[in-house]
Order: sequence, then structure tokens, then C-alpha cells
Amino acid sequence: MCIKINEILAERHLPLLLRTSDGGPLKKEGFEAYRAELLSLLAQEVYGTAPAAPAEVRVSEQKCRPKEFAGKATVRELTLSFDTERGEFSFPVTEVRPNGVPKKCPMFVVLNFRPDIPDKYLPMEEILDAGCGVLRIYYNDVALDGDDGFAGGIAAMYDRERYTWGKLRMWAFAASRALDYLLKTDYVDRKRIAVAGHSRLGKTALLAAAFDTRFSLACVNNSGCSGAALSRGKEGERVRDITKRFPYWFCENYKKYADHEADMPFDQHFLIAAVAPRRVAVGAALEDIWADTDAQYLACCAASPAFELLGKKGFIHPDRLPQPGDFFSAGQITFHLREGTHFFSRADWHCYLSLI
Ligand code: GTR
Repeated sequence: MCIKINEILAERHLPLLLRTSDGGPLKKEGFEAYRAELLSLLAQEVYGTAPAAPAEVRVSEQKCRPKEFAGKATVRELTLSFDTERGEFSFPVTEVRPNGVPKKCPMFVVLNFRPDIPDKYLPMEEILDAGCGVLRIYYNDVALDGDDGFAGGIAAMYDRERYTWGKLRMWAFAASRALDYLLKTDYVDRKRIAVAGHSRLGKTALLAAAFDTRFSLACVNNSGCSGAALSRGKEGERVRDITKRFPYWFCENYKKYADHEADMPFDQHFLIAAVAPRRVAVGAALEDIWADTDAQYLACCAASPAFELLGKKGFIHPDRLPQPGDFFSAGQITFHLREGTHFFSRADWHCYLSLI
């Protein structure tokens, strides 16, 4: 028997998207205000509140290698700095941009687990051959991925009483500061700046694009729980698992939904919807049971109406669950499912490179 997607979604009893405060349907004109409400709800309950963007981001160059990757690219080691409540905060980034590209190049702000370039998650030559550049952030340079009591990195630069942000939001904040810098250069295509990450950094990429409308595309790889996967009815990792193992990724409030997903006044399709009308690319892997492939696909289905309200194609997909080899890329939400395990693979990159 073939079960329809709408029937599967109905069984998850998701909070309704696109409702006004009195429960009526939202109109296109009301979307911006509604989007702000979505973001404030998600900040309040999941990711925490964050400081406003600093007035300016300063850049200093540490090293420049103009002929890397067989002469195809210029690689620069940079330091980005900005003022915070407690003085200046700086973090290093690496910029790789293609040489000899006559027009401005599209860029990926890539949050990664290691500072290396290339890296097993970052096939640099293939990205360059597609005419794209990368601004790489090593996430531990911004805030340690561990329980440091929020005493180090960017966490220590702001009053914890004022801002409840967890580490995901801190890494996303850094992605926006990298974007501040890129927008000041004259070689970047301002309309084609993506934010990309895998797993916990896939959650971060989605969060960054939801909060910052200057990103044109979010590449959300194998993000799973608290990323692009619906929490209601989810297999593998649940809110209880993630808040127990990684409490510092979130704000305190999120813990109350451990084993109480049905009480959440939101689900993860709200986060995808907050990127509308821009593009969200969700990548899943067949053996990544912990992230739950179907839950990520269903979140795309459930978020689609937000994009449609704004006159865009939302998520264009057949009326079935995904199969390996699927890549649905006709709308603003795209989804692919590849064979294999939890990994940021070249196959994933090839999808994202076709979308930027
Ligand atoms: C897991 C975590 C996932 C995912 C992953 C990763 O242990 O439970 O949510 O973020 O780590 O980032 O590799």
C-alpha cells in the first residue's frame, strides 16, 4: 500500500505554519513579521538569544599565497575582529578564491570541524573548478565544542544573563560576521553567498541562514535532530539524547522538551520556513539512521507552504518517501538522499555546487 505524504504528516500532528495570532491564515504581506515571530520563538525555546550584529567587522591579512591549487586559487589567512560588550573579539578564517575568474565569484561560508584546506569534508579543487570560493571557519576558534561553562571564546565576551545563546547560535553568529566581511570585498557575488556545514554544523548552517537573510542558500548536510529533521515522530536521536549529550549547544529552555516533543509550539519545519523565500538544500544519507532521513524529508514537505506563500516554488517532490539517488532540486527547498554513512561527501558537494 502506498502511503501519501500528507497522511504521514497528518500523523505527526505538527504545529501549523503560517497562522496569524488569531489562528487565521497568513497573507503574503504578513510574512516578514511572522518570520520574526518564528525566529524569536526558536531563539526563546531552542537556540538562545544572541547579541545584535556589531557595527563593523575588521579584517587583517596574516598570509597570502596567490598561486595555490596548481595556481588556480589565492589562499589568504585572515583575522576577523569586531567589538563586543567586553572588548575586541577575533577569530581566524581562511579565504580561498579562484584566480582568473572574470566576474565576481559565488562563495560558500563553510563551518568545519578542522582548520584544514583541503579537508575530507572540503573538496577544494572541485569547488574551485565550479568557479566558487570558500571562506572557512574552524568552529572551535569561535566557541569550544565542549562544556566550558561558556567561559571561553565568544561566549565570554557577552553577558550570560542577557543572552541565552548556545554554541550552535554562536557558530552561526560567526558565519554572519564572515558574511559581513565578504560583503565588503569587491570580488564576491553578493547575491550568491551560501552557508554550509555538516551534522552539528549543518544545524548551524540552517540556523545562520534562518537568522541572516543575506545568505542566499543554506547547505544543510546530514543535520538531523534540531536541524532539518522534524522532532515529532523522529527515529534515532531525540531531543532527550541531544540535550543530555550536548546541553551547551542550546539554551536551557530546550531541555524541557526532552520526551515532550508533542508540547513544542514549533517543530523544525519552522526553522526551514524562516529561510523563505531563499534556498535551503537538505542533504541526507541512507545509513544515517541517527539523523533520520525521512524526518528530514518530511520537514522539507511541511516547510514548503511558506515559500509558496511568497510566490516561489517550495519543495517539489513525488508523493512518496525518498529513495537513494533522489535529488529534488526544482524548488527553493531541495533534498537529496545518497547512499552511505554520515559524512560530508563529494556527492553532497556536487548537489550544493549545482545550486549556488
Ligand atoms: C552526534 C549528534 C548529532 C550530530 C553529530 C555530529 O553525536 O548526536 O546531532 O550533530 O554528532 O555533529 O557529528
